[in-house]
Amino acid sequence: MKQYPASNIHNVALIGSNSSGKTSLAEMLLHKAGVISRMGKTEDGNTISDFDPEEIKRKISLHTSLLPLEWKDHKINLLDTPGYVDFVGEALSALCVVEGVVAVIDGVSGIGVGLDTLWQQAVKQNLAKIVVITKLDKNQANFTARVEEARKKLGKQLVPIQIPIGKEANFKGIFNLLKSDGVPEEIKDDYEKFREMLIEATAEVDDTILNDYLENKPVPEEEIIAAIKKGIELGKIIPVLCASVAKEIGGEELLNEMVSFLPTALESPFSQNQGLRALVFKTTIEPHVGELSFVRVFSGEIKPATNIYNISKGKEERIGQIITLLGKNRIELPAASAGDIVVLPKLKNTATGDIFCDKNHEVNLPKVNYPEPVASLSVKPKSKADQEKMALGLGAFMHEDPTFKMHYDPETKETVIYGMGDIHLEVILSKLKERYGVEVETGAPRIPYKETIKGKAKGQGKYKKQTGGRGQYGDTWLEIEPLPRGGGFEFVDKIVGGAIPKNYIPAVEKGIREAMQVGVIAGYPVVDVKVTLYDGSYHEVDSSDLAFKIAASMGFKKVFQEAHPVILEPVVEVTVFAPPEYIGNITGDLNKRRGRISSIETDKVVALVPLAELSKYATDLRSFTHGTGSYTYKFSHYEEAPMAVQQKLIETYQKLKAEGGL
Ligand SMILES: Nc1nc2c(ncn2[C@@H]2O[C@H](COP(=O)(O)OP(=O)(O)OP(=O)(O)O)[C@@H](O)[C@H]2O)c(=O)[nH]1
Ligand SMILES: [Mg+2]
Repeated sequence: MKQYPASNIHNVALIGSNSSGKTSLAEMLLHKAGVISRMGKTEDGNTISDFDPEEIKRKISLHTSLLPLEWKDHKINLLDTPGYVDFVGEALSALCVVEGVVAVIDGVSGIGVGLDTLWQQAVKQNLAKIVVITKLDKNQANFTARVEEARKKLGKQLVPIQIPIGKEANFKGIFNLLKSDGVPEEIKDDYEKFREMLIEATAEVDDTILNDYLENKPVPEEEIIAAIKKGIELGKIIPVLCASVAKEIGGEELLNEMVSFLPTALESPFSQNQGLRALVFKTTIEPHVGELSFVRVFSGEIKPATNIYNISKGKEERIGQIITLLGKNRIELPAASAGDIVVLPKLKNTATGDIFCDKNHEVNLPKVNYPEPVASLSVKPKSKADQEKMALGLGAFMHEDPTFKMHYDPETKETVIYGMGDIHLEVILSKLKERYGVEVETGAPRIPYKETIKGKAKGQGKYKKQTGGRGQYGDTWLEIEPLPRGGGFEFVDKIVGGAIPKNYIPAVEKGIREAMQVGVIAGYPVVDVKVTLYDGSYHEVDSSDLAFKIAASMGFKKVFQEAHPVILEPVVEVTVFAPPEYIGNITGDLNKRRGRISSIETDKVVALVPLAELSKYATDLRSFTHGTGSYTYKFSHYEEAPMAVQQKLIETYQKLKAEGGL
């Protein structure tokens, strides 16, 4: 593939809800541009974009694919993003490296779930937008209804510049609204309605058109084109196009419109620099293939066999080959020029989000704010021997995917994985099996409860074994009392007159700390207690650190149980976002989850909710808000769990203990 100047490169993300037709549209564009001779289908698992085995299996896109094509001496780097909300991170990364988006709307089911977030992000980043209404060959497809819905939800700037000729199975072509003659009889009404809408919109950005329009004069096509271009730049016009992949209609027109209406890479606000500025927006690691870094060059150039500076890591990086990908197929490039998107294999010190630039440059490239992961699962390998391989695999996924996190909790001795939703985690575990051969058992993550006391108690802990040989002797008197929440642990030594020699005191404290770690009533760590050692006795020969440690541990467990022990549960602050019509349902549901509402706005609810009540919340929220709801949460505090919860935890633990399971 030849090298193009930034003035002839367009970087474009295809965005849209799940199953709206993005991957199919991309396939048609590749076909029209002569990149492929035959079109694949998502359901046949043979599209260029969805090449990953998991994508083929599930028949949905899971990753953003790079699909470069050449059209009329321009290069278009298409980024086909997944529409499923669990994989929104992939789409958000793509938005950072493009100048324009093509939003794809299903001609039958409409905008759907998922486009919303991405559309808002595109607006925030001032990206140029084109909308395509596709699947117009299908039963129930309705161009006019979809345009009305989209204008209502996405903005009045949306204006068709094409209309369909024929409906559903009889959809047979597209009429260009810029033309003023040769209008087929069957679409006369639509033509007049939408042509007027278009002229009105262009008149708003161009006074000559306004005057012509007011004076009822014909408006020349070139003037409309110029006005549309200006309108897109100002965010005042968003052209709407028609397509059907099944009938192969609309592909050439879309390629033409992308080239004439979407900005080139030269017009990117980040292109006006001297020297190198490039952003790593995606990383993939595959066994046998190695690491691939997807890089957008905003300015400057990268050449093979040179060094570039990774300012995020403060390290030089050696460049080997420079390639581009067509789905999974590699194409070698002579260099990575300004404006282009390329792939750099096998970098040593580079991760997603890193920036390459000259050492003394200031770094100000777009940055993605990935949403915090909300779904979680505890995992353990089916075979113990796989523990290390599991950690390796999950670590690699974490490197590839900024919305996936893994954490080993030493308190519960569990590996917990976090993601954007249940499907996200399911895909991760399926890849772990495919790529690393590790199968895991999953469970809800164990909630990090704590134990504490509400009362005071005192008593003796004595350990004595004095039969034959050297014996063991330790004797402690302890008093226990509660500390305020967050107080942790306090140990006070009040021994006077050498009832216990000084050198055994640390062993006493250690014995208590160890007992606190494993818990007393339900196996959870003990917090917020003060223990005073106020008396004891020792034996000249038989006393030892070990004996005092055991004695103190026994004493602690005894007095703890007498001091009104309780279980604390973690409470988190949850912020839920959703359209106003769902806010009532959300507060009702949070109440059922023992939540306390702190604030309600038209599209946002903040509440304090016990963490234990939030398992499966991602899925539940999505289902009762029809996918429009999202939430984040952060730790708030610990508080006493309800009696029923406490009793259940205690019973489970005591039963396990009695069965010798602990
Ligand atoms: N009849 C008809 N079916 C289409 C058309 N475009 C796409 N489809 C079908 O719609 C389904 C979804 O299409 P995709 O292209 O995979 O949708 P997508 O937007 O890439 O989906 P995700 O990547 O999962 O978000 C597939 O079964 C396609 O064959 C079309 O123009 N006409
Ligand atoms: Mg897709």
